[in-house]
Amino acid sequence: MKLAREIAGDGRFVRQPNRFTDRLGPPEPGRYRLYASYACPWAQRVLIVRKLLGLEDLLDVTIVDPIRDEKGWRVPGGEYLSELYLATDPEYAGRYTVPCVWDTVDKRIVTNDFPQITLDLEMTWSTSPDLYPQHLRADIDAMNDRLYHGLNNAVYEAGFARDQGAYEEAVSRVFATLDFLEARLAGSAYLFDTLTESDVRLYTTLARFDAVYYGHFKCSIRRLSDYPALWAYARRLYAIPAFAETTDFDHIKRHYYVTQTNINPSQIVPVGPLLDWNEPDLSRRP
Ligand SMILES: N[C@@H](CCC(=O)N[C@@H](CS)C(=O)NCC(=O)O)C(=O)O
Repeated sequence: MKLAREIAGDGRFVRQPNRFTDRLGPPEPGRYRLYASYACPWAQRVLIVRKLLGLEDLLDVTIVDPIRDEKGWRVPGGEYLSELYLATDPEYAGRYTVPCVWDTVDKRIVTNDFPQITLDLEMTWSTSPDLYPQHLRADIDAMNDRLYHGLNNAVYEAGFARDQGAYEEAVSRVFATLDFLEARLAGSAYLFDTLTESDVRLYTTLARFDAVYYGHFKCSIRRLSDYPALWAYARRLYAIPAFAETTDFDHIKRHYYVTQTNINPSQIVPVGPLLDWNEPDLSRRP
């Protein structure tokens, strides 16, 4: 299994580097196609930003099948994502990951560099609403870094750890970060004064937390729904169509529990949790 290459000698999960890192040039209708999965937090970021920025007509999308088999992600029509990776680089030996952007003119993957894709859309494709405002960029970058190491990737480090100490270290980072975020969001609607890229990055992990990371990845000290401010914040974002319309709990649960047989060999998908994402947010009455 390719993931095994990303387990370090001491049992830690160390994510592979992103192989295709060209930057997205200016938009050209019909030229670029995003391959994404509703299950994947890194891909959902791009789906959210595409909708928030109104780029649906400029960036086509293919949603892959949520269940990945031994050949990787399958595209409707029977094609596999691997074909695009190998057409771009026949020597490519890593995992075939979403999100990635395919150039239909040059017939190559331009980028699978997920943290840069949304930033390129925000800086080059559309700046309204401005999810990456110039005066906040240094603070957003620092927040994004904290989110990635403390939460977005830390849940994977907990879930994929092959060593008790490595798991415990990752879990304590996850909950220290959630505690920090709970305090920060107790007094504000978003991470900064306005909705930004950082909120998108935080949301996609929160949306998966109770349904998958709590049980499947053993991040079970507390649930998202045990954090009043964070849970209200997550529902506040879910009330925005770009967030709700790209959140598919069925794809999310089936993907993780059925595909990651190293963690869940029975492939049983849990029935719960019962969570009402539409529960009104009464914490910030005008
Ligand atoms: N590009 C990054 C992050 C993107 C990523 O991990 N995507 C997952 C889905 S959440 C994926 O496509 N995995 C394919 C696989 O493991 O074969 C990576 O290489 O780790």
